[in-house]
Amino acid sequence: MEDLNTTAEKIKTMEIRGAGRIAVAASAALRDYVMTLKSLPLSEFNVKLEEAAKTLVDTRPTAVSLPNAVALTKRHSATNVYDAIDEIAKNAEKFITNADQALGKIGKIGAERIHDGDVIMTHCNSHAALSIIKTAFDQGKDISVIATESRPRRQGFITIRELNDYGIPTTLIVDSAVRLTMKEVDLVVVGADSISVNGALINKIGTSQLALAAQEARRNLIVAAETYKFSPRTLLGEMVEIEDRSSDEVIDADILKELPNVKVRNPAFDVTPAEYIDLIITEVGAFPPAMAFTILRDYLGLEIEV
Ligand code: RUB
Repeated sequence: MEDLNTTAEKIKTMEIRGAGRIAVAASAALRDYVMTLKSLPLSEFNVKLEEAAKTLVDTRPTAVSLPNAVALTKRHSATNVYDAIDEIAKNAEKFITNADQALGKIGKIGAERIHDGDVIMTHCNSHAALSIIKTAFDQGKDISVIATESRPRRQGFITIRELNDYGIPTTLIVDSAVRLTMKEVDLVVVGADSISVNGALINKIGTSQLALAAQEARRNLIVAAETYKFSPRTLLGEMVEIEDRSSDEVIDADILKELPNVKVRNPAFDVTPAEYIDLIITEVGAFPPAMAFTILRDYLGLEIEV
């Protein structure tokens, strides 16, 4: 399980990050791991498979892409280990190919919402959101981007580098400049870690502030999300868990030690209610958030046990 543990560690420490990348890495890690279990009897194989699935799923709690990718990859109906490995390898292949193609389709569908001259605000670093922005740019639209820093991990720096290298004019702002800057913005485009059955978006902390400011300024907010970012367990009434990360990401541990009356909270994600979202752009089309249930039922491809 060495390689699988390495992938799990990279997800935990955010060397691999972003809901889509996490999902693809987990699917590939599970595929590679089961290849090493050829000599086991099926019952033992299945136990090891479940253990490995749990190791991956336990790394980060919020992005539902992770348990969805693991569930779609690990399922098999084989009666011997060779067939099980074969099925799992095919599942992984399908998941990884679909995930890759989904980004292209989301880019194409979402770019329809971007017009020549638009200023787009984005938050954190989302491959799906950037796919929309880059596709619009590739179509020759004269666009520019306002990218938030996204404290505390500053994923905005990844975004501005990527946009810079693509040749897209970009302005970096600190997170607290979102409301002031919103009047210059035509459209907000963000990614998703999870979307719940009521159409609420769970994404990088601060996303809901962009949504509030966008609504106040009467600007639309669109979400770029592959269908595997929809959370089946919210159908069972479960809430999406918001990851709390270390205070070290926010303040130096030595400084904090000198402040016995101070504690630090570092939630990594927040919830944007459906009424702040204009459209969710998936690889199977653009939907209003109220249609989240339909996407879970018709497109995700996971059976939900009540
Ligand atoms: C990343 C983040 C991204 C979503 C979507 O958070 O909130 O907006 O994961 O990204 P973190 P993508 O950096 O904590 O993983 O579109 O790439 O899946």
